[in-house]
Amino acid sequence: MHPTTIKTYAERAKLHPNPTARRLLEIMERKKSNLAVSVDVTTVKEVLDIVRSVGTKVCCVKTHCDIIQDFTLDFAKELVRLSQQMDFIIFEDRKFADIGNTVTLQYSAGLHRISSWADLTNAHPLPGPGIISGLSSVGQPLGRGLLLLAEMSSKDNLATGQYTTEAVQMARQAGRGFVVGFIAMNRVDIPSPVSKIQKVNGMVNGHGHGNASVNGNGNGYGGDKEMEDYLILTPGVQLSKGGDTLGQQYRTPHQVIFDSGCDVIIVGRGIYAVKGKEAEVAEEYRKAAWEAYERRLRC
Ligand code: 5BU
Repeated sequence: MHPTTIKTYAERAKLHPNPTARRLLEIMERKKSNLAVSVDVTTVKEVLDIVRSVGTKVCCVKTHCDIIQDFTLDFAKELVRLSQQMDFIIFEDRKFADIGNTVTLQYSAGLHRISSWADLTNAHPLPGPGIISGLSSVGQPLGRGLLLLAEMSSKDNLATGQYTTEAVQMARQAGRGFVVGFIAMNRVDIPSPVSKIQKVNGMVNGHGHGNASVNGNGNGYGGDKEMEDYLILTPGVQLSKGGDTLGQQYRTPHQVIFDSGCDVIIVGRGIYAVKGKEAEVAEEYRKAAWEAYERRLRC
């Protein structure tokens, strides 16, 4: 059993150093929801209609702001207002993938000014740690959070094996202030052998300091308070297994939360494509994912 999966979301919220991760975990507990809705529609009206109908069921609303044809910062302001009123966080699924200097600008400037309204965003680790440094220079002072794409849900994607392992290492090297977790299909943050040794002996590298850092920056495991805690958000979820015609692969809420130990399911078409019944269907997903979490805790 992974050490993180036996704790409640509330327990994890208390210890988390990042304000966005803390708020997300608190919302999850308060609303009994580990469901994120992905609102992949192309007008402001459609996005807001869906958010208004399912906002009370979800802990997180995920956007793709570059597909919204009439995007304005007023729309973003309204989304932020709804996030406060209906109690969810906003996750812009931007998947940054460039050098540090460019992503800094893509995150803070342009038409979308993502950092001004999105609590959470994500990035490919592909360009190396500079992408985290660039994004954190903008996001960390604002209390934002970043997820690294350690795995993907699409068929035959290249984010596997060593790439996934190195994504997790990159997050650990970056420290705990800004990188709050991963987009992944599994609990990819398996404790490293060094961390296990440290937990048993209370020392690293033979120096005998109980709270010493694994990576030299004070961000390794060092006693329970210092225990790392990554959020795993997982797309590719529907109520039954399957896929679409373009390589998307679906698993069920139970498979994702119970079998794989992930934290949050991300559901797009499973909710917003069921026109007129979005709230009812969202409730089904919320219930299924929450029951899977409660069962996992009882194991
Ligand atoms: P769907 O309609 O539930 O298939 O939408 C899934 C959403 O999650 C969609 O916005 C994708 O861009 C997003 N996604 C994904 O499906 N798979 C991934 O690996 C990543 C993001 Br990363």
